[in-house]
Amino acid sequence: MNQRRFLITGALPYSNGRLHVGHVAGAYLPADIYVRYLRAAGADVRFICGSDDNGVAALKTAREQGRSVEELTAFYNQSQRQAFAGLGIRFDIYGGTHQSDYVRLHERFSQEFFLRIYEKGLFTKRTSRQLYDVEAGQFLPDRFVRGTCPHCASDNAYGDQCENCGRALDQTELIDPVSEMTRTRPELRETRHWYLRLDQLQGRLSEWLAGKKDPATAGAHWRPVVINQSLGRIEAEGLPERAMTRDLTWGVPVPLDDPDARGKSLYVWFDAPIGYVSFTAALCQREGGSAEEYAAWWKDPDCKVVHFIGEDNIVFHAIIWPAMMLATHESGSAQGAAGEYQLPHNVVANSFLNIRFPGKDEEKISKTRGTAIWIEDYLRILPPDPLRYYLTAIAPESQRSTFDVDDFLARNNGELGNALGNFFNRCVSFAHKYFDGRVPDAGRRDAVDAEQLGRCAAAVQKVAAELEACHFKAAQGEMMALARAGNAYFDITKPFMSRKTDMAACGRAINVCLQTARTLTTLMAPFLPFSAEKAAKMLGLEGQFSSANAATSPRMPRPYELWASATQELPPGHPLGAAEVLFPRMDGAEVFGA
Ligand code: B3M
Ligand code: ZN
Repeated sequence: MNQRRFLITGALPYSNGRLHVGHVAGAYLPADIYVRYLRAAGADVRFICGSDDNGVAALKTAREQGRSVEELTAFYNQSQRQAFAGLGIRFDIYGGTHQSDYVRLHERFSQEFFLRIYEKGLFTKRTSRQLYDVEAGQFLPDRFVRGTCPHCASDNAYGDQCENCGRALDQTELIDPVSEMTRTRPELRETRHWYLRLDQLQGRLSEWLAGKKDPATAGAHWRPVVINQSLGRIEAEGLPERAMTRDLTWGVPVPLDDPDARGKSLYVWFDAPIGYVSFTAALCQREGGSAEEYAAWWKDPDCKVVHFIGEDNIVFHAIIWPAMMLATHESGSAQGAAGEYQLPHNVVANSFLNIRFPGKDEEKISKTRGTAIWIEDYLRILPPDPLRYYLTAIAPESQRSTFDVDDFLARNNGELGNALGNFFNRCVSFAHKYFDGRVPDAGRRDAVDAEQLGRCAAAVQKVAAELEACHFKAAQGEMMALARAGNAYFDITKPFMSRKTDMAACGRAINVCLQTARTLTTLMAPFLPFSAEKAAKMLGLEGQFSSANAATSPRMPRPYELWASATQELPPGHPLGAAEVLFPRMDGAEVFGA
């Protein structure tokens, strides 16, 4: 069989702030688990991310903080890069749409993309009226105007949305608009922009999306929320043309020789997804090839592109971005013919996290109210795996869920410590004490032993099936079920008793326990990579796991197929490493001042 190939992306974080647990649970952790699993299962994978530097978000924060936007985005690009690395979220490349190492390639790809659509006649130039700040001498981006909401009369509405009633707005609808830049009243002026003719693409888009409803025909498990939100949107309001340029100088310049293009940039949601492509090209260069090799990942029907995002990005990834790609196609193929941009194989979206601190009520994560757990802060005091575990255990895969600090501590101490960690510890310690630190003889296995080994094999299948379907929470649950089954087997076979009366029976039980631990080590690897490496060391397998954990490169030999060896038995006499505590207890008082 040909090696499977995947290009996995994580939504590009805006480089105007730090990352908190909600970001990680939403997109990056599930993506990393998926990537680690696919690699362990022998696939050739590239994992792409980087910062979304363009657009108004960064500009606004830079203004508020009195820094240059270049300096601000470089700072947060670095901070995010470190937070991800600390959690073991290991991208093959972490670019940035306006970072010095990437901006040239990114502009080139974005402009070429725009021109291609332009040449295909899928933009219309339209005149619209927009708020203009006379004192600042510029048109105002939506987020730079505030005024009174025409729906609920709150005076806290922005040009694109009312914070009070949540309605989407057009900036010209605001009553008594005030410029956030100069506090003056802006006036309406005419401007011209290029609108993507989504109406022309609507039919093909709906058809393509409708084809994703059934996993059997789609070849992937699309989450209902992704299909419902995007198809629902198309059915409810159709797809009106949408402006893909802005009156803004921070961004990718509009590549047209037209006086109306002056002082304008591509809309940030136009260039941001192209960042996935331009960073792939940068990665190809870095791996020693040429930027043009990006096509092997993006324009080859054999390579599957999967986007991991938060729920608020669904429309952009399941409608606008596919529409942009379709707009570049020559063929009428739904997916893209060979040599054309391939529409995503899957778009995996999670909902958001609420948070609950001890003794307090549950609330939404909010930067301004200080109700967030920042990754940087977390990593200063605690190891990454317990957070990875918890965020997967409560993953908001179908609805909002809550990060409850008490629950986090309880699950670390109970599920990770008492169930998973303790299983390794008790088996390996036992082998050191009574079997000279080696795997004892398997002896003549009976039904109970065979049943336990059967559970191991079944768990490998179940975890793989759940991961293939992007059911990360369920997959981790299956891994934990095997840990509990391991403990139950230990308790039933009672090696601590038989060691006094029947050493052969005792050895047989410990042998099966260690085989279970071996399987668990593989199953843990996508979820708990740091602990899996420690566990492998305890089992005397560290060589195999560290190579599987190392970043891959096409110039390297095909990665060791970790998954296929999950049930390969440790031979009798195999030397074990020292017993360790995989998940030390956490004390509430030390953590988050709980
Ligand atoms: N920068 C993230 C967000 O909306 C946005 C994602 C872009 S992915 C191409 O929070
Ligand atoms: Zn309102």
